[in-house]
Amino acid sequence: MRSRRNFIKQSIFGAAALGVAPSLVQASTKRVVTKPIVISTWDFGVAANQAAWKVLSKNGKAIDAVEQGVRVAESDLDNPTVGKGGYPDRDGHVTLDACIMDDQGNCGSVAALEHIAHPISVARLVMEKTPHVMLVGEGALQFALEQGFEQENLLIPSSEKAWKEWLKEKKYKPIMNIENKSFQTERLPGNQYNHDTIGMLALDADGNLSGACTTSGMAFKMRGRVGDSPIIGAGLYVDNEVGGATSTGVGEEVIRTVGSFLVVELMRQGYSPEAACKEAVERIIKKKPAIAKEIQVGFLALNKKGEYGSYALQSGFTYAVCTKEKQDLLIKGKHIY
Ligand code: SD4
Repeated sequence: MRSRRNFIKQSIFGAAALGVAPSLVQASTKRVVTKPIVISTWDFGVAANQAAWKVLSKNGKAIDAVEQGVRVAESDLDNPTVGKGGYPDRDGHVTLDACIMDDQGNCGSVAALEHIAHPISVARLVMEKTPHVMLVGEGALQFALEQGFEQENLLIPSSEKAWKEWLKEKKYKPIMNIENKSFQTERLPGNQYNHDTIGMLALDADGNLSGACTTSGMAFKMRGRVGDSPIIGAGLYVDNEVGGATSTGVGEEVIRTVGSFLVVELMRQGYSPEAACKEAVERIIKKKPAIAKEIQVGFLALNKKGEYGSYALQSGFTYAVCTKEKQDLLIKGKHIY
């Protein structure tokens, strides 16, 4: 339940944005809620949102929408950063991370999962069929196989080729800012991107929120490295009273700031989704100013009213929005540098 203090704070924030006295806003603002709505990170979010929309437009649940939505990115073999076809770790193993969270505060997660093309669906079953939140590595694979998932080779020829190119120099310097033009000299062989997670947030027709996040993580990472994406509170967080948030970019910095939880808590205090994302990005800069200039981190948030926003460290971050009015909106995220 929202406290009176928070209600006043939210009204003041809204009033400031509109440039009118808070009391006037309180008296006259209509509570318009945009729903259903689904938003997700990066250009590939457009296609993923459309799959989620198929569920939402039939009055389906947000949790089903986000699972179906991100599965599209997981299946896309042209996407070297999510699911099958994702770049491997530096030893040649494709290891996937994913998590999901529903409107009841239930959540499930898998990390360093190999040989399974849809880690998000395994994460959902961890949530629904086990008393746990997170399964990793061998145990996660064992669980997936017990649940009937097919074991397959996730290293496709194009990703194997990119890895072999990388092996020639084996520079272990994770770069995660290559969508930014000034860093293009650091592009990987074949001009491929070395990161981009899909994080998705949905508000369904009943006004309930859910989120999902899935990735192959940092390309050519150390064996065993896990980023923010499968960590509840870091790569994803949903509170059905307030809103949800997800992140993309260098997971280590997101974990250090418990980024998505921070964004949701800021929204609880009355911040708009965009202002909350900006504050979380600024927290990263405050903690590690030198590192922050060199890397990419982006946050994306959706609140209970269907308002959304994002903020990133660097230019180049995009996100996709899908509502009844507009099915394939792609928005350039605001950024600090
Ligand atoms: C990670 N956050 O493993 C992920 C990677 C990513 O955009 O988002 N890339 O750190």
